[in-house]
Amino acid sequence: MPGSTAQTNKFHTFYLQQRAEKSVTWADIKVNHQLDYESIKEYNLTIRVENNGAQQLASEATVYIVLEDVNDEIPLFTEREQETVLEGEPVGSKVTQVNAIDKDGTFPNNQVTYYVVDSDRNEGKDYFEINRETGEIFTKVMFDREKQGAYALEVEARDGAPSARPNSNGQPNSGESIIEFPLHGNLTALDGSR
Ligand SMILES: [Ca+2]
Ligand SMILES: [Ca+2]
Ligand SMILES: [Ca+2]
Repeated sequence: MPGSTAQTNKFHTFYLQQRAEKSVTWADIKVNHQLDYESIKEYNLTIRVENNGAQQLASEATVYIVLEDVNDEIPLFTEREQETVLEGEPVGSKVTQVNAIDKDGTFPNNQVTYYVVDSDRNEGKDYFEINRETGEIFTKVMFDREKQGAYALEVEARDGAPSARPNSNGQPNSGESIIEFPLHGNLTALDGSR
């Protein structure tokens, strides 16, 4: 019997399928569409049974259905302000902090770890490093604006469990982002040259 809310089957998320086995009639509870832990974590269904006899008899039971979270959400980077790096700053200076949000409902499905993408096309990988837990990004070199005016850094956020998404081959989910770092002249250096 559908209720008045999604949790009580208003949208016919669940349906009953009757199955006769010898002299017993079973009712299997089946799903009409995919369930999403991040939308609804539990349902309670009212099941009603009636007979077909001359004397109408009926009874009801409530079935609680509790979902288990699977790792189906990908960590997504939040938007950042424009970043700038000052030339001449010492190695190890913090330049920014990235943040990715994984909407999964439970740990470690929503645990996020940060990486600098280790590929040849990631031009910033030799110039910046990232704190895997906090997403803070630090310089690995002292920059000189006369050499190169800007750097692009590709970073990755990975979650903490094998993915439940199709074709994931047991790997965690991951999202990527490219951060542009234009180099700015150091103001104190400019003052000194006046
Ligand atoms: Ca989900
Ligand atoms: Ca996840
Ligand atoms: Ca999930």
